[in-house]
Amino acid sequence: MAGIDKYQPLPIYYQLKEILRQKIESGEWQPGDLIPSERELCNEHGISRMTVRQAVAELVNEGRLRREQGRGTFVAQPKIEQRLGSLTSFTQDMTARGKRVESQVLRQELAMAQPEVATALGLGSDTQVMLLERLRLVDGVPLALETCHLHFPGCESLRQEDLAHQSLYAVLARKYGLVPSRAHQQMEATKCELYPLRLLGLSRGSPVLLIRRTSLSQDGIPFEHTVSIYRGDKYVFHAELVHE
Ligand code: 16G
Repeated sequence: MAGIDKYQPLPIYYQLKEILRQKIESGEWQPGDLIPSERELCNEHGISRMTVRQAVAELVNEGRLRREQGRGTFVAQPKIEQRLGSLTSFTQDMTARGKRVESQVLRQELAMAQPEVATALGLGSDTQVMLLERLRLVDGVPLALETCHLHFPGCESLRQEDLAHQSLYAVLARKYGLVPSRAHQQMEATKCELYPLRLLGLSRGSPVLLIRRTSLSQDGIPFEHTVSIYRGDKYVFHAELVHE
């Protein structure tokens, strides 16, 4: 798109958004670059401040731009592209990309299985499961909030493990010989309450993805049901499809 054309049927804010998006995609603007101020964009394109604000706000929401209080708006780092179809752990995914993983453990205790968990794990509703709630940080930035429910013989001893600095899947394999061999996963866009948004450093109304995973052991027994909230501005999911 060359410039803004006021006679086009496309809304002006949308035309500006496409112009800015192209600057990012073409590499003219690099991750970390400070973009021109609202005033500069108004002058350059001969449009109102409100229109500029709308275009920039949408790109911030999509994770293309990042606002810093008092400093301006910057080009964001590209999103993490996550393949669908391979059964890996958070730590495995991130360390393969050369990133540092740590977790803030919010809950690590035995708890009654809620109905969704009991159904997923094939348990009676009065069964206790090991509940592990972790905020997952990558290079110090919170990316996901995971609430994991585990049920297998000896799962209560997970209370003693340091799961802030260790991979859960690595501990399960090493200590219990438990390796997820298959999983069902569901993903949906959702509105999120304030508590998870705050933990993830997001503002009200930010897009998030809700992911549910039920993992089965080598014997085909479900042992993990995890509900995760992933930041919509940081992730893009990728699947290879074959014709049927
Ligand atoms: C992934 C899994 C989660 C699992 C966790 C273990 C999804 C949506 N979820 O985040 O079910 O509990 O890995 O991570 O992929 P860890 O081994 O790094 O602790």
